[in-house]
Amino acid sequence: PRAIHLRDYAPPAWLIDTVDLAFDLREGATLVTSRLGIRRNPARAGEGPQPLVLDGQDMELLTVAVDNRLLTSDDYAQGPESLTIPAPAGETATVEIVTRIKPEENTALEGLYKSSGNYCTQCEAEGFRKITYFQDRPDVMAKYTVRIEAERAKYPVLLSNGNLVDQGESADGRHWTRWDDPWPKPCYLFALVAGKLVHIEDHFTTRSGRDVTLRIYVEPGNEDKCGHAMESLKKSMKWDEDAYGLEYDLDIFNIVAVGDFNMGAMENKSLNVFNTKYILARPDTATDMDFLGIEAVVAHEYFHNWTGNRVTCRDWFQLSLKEGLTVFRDQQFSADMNSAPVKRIQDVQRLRQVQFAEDAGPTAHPVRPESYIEINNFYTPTVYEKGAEVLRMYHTLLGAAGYRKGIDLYFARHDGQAVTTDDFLAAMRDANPDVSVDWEQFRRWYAQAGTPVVEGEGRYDADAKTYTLTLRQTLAPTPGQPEKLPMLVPVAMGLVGQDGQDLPLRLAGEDAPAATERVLLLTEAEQSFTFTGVASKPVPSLFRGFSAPVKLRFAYTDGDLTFLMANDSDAFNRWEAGQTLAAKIILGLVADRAAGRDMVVPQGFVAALGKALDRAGEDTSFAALALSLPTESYLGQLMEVIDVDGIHAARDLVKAAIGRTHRNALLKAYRDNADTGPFSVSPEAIGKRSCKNACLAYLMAAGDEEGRRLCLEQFRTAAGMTDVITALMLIADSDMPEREDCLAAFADKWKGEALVMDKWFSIQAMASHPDTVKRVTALLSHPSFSIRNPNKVYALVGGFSSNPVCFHAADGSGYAFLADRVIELNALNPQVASRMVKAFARWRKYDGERQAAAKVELERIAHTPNLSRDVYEIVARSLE
Ligand code: B3K
Ligand code: ZN
Repeated sequence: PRAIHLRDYAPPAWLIDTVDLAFDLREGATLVTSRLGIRRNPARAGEGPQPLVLDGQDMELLTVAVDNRLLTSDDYAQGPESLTIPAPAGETATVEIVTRIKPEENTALEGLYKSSGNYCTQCEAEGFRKITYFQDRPDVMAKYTVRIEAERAKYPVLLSNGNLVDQGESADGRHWTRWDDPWPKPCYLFALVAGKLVHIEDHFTTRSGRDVTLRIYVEPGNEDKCGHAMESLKKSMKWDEDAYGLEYDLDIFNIVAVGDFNMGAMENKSLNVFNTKYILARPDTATDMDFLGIEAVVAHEYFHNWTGNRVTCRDWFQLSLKEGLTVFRDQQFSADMNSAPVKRIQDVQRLRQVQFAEDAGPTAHPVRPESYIEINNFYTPTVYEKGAEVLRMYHTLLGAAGYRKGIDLYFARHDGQAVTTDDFLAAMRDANPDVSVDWEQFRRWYAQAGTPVVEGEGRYDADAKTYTLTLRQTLAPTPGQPEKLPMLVPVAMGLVGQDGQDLPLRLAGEDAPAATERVLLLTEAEQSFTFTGVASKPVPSLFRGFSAPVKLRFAYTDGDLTFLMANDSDAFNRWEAGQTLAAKIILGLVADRAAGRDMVVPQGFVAALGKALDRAGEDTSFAALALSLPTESYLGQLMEVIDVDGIHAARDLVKAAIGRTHRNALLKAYRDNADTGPFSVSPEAIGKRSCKNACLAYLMAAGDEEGRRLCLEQFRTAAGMTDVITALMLIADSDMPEREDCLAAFADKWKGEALVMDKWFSIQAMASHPDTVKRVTALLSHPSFSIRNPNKVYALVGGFSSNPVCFHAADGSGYAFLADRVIELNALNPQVASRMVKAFARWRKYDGERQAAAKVELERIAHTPNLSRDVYEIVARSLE
C-alpha cells in the first residue's frame, strides 16, 4: 500500500459545480446515475487540457457519456480504483455515469449499505467513491439534487440532504422523492436513507425567525427513546447562536439512528446519521454517561454544520480543522449545560487515557499528520482530543473576546470554502493584532507529535520575599520526528499561600496591579519566572484547568499535594493533586511488591481521601471524581515497563484500605445520596448517583458485608440503568456467589434491547476474573452477539482488549483471542478491524514474555492474505 503525503497536495484539474444523482434501489442491484456539471479549475489555468480522473471502488461501470455523447470503453481508462476520462474540449462539460452497486453485500459499512433492512450511507472519509465515480476529495464542493426511488411498502421513508422538493408514485408499487440541497458541499457530506422508519418531530425558531422542522427517525418501537436527543438538539441550536453567533441555514434538520454504524455519528448536511447508541435513551435503559454522551454527540454533529460543512477541509490532513474545533465547541457546550469543572476533569481523563497513550506509541502522529496510508486510521484521539486542546489554547491565549473575534474572521473569510489549519491560525492571528504571541511557534502544536514534558522547580527566598519558578520543557522523539523544537506552552497558574489563599502575582519588573491567577508563556527550553513580594513560602498551582496538553513533573511532597487537594482555588487542580498523590502512592506499592517487600498503604493518603468524603455534600459529582483513583491503564503509562499484576494488586489494596478505613462515612454518604427523587439527568441528580456509586465501589472493594447487601439490593430494585449497571459491574468483578444469577437475570430481562445487551457484554469482557478469556470466547456464540455489528464488537472485543489484566494474561491467550477477531474482521469490516488492532500498539511497554506473545500475534496478522490498508498500516507501524 502506498502512502499519501501532505506535501503532494495539488488542487483538482476540474471543479464539479453540480451533481444530479438518481438512485434506483433494488435488491441485489442498485442503479446510480450521476450527472456532473464540471468546469476547468482556474487555479490550474495554463496547464493545458487535463483529463478528468475520478475515484471509484467496488462498482460495476455501465455507461459513461460526456456532453450527452456516449463513450465506448476504448475512450476511457478504468483502473482498479479509478476512471480516467480524456480531457473534454470546452471550459465546461456535462458528464453522465451509470454504475451498479450491491449495498446488501456491503459489510464494511462504508458507502451505501443496509442496516436492519434499511438503506443508509456513510461517506466520510472516502465512501462516496463506492457509490459512484467521483473526485472524492473535500476541496471539490458542489450543489446536489437527488432522486431516490424504491419499493413503497419496504421503504416508505426516502431521505437525502437539503429540502424535499417533489415526490410521487411510479409503477409496480414503487415511489420516489426528490431532494435539493442549496449549499455547496464536499461529497463526504452526501447522505441517503431509505427504510421503514418512524419519527418524532419538533421545531426550533432561529434568532432571525426561521422555523426549522426537526425530526429524529428510528426503527419502530424506539419512538419513546428519542426525547433526550431532541432536547439536546434544540439546546445545541440555541447555544450555537448565543455562544458563536451561528444560526441554522435550512428549514429542515433530520437525524436518523441506525444500529450498524462504524463510529458515533456523521454530520451529513441536514441529514445526520447516528449510531443508535447516541440517540436512544430511556431512564431504565441508559446510564447517566449515555445521556451525557447523547447530549455531547448530538451537539457535536449539529455544530459541524458550520465548523465542517459551511467551512470544510481542503484535504484530509486538515481533519483537525473541523474535528478539533468541533470537539472544543461540544466541550464548551457540555460545560455550559452541566458542571464545568467536572466536564473538564472528564475530558482530561480521556485525553490522558487515550491520547497520551497514542502519543507514547508507534502510531503517534501530529494533529495535522504529514502522511497516511488509510485516512480512516486518522480519526484519532490526537486529531480530535488533542486538536480540541489546541483550540482551547487559542482561547486561553486570546481570551474569550479575542477568540470570538478570530472565529468571526474565520467565517467572514472562508464561508463556503475548503481550507487549512494554517488558514484558521491566520484568522485567529489577524483578528488579534495586539496580542503578542509567536504564532509560528504556536503552529508547532499542529506539526510536532508527542506530549511535551514540563519539569518545574520552585525556589523561595525568604529574605528577598521572592519566589522563582523554573520551567523546563522537553519533547521526546516520535516516529519520523527525531528532533523537536520548543513549544509555546500557556501555563495558567497561581501561588497558594500558607493560609490557603491565592497570593497576588507580580513578576519582577512589573508594577501593574497584581492578579492572583495568570497565564505564563513558556516558549524556551528553559525559563525562569520570579515573583516578588511573596510574603511566605507558597505552593505553586500549575496548569490550572489543564491549560496545556503536557505532562507536569514537579517535586511536590505528599504534604504539598494534600494541601492543594484541600486549598487550591482551581477545582481542576484540587482534583489533580489527589490524582498525583494517588499515583505516587500506588506506584510506590507496585515497586514494593516488585522488590518482594510487603505492600503497606500509607494512612496519610487514606486520611486525605477521607477529607474529600467529608466534603462530599458540597459538590457530589466533584466528590465522586475526587474519590476515584487513577485507572490501571493510566498508571501503566507512568511506568517504564508496565507491571500488569503489580498495578492491579496495589490498586485493589488501596481501594480495600479506603473501604475499610472509611466504612462508616462511605455508608453514610451512600445513604445520603440514595434518593435522587423523580428521574432527572440534572447535574445534581447525576452527581448524587455518581457519589453514591463511588462509595459503593469502595465498600465492595473492601468485601464489606453491608456493602454487598446494598449492592445486591441496588441491582435488584433500582429503577435507573446507572444504578443497575454499576451494581452489576461491581458484582461481576467480585467473587460473590450471586454473580452468575445476576448476570443471567440481566440478560434475560434485556435480551430484546441491543444497546443494553452491549453493556452486558462489556461488563463481562472487562471483569478482572480468572475466567474472562474463556467467557469472552464463549460469548462470541451468544445469540445476541454478532461480529458484523460494530457496537457488539466494541462492547465484547473492545471491552476485552481494554481489560488491563485479562487481555495481558501472561500466557498470551488474550492476545491470541484478539488476533483471531482482527483477522475475522479484516475480511468483513476493515475500519472496525483496524480499531481493534490498535490495542496491540503499545506492546513494547510490557515485559519480555508478553512482548514475545504479542509479537507473534502481530506477525500472524501481518501475514494474513488480503490484509486491508486499514489493518496493514497499524500493524506495520506497530512492528517497525
Ligand atoms: N465526521 C465523523 C467521523 C467520520 C469517520 C470516518 N471514518 C463524525 C464526527 O466526527 O463528527
Ligand atoms: Zn466531528
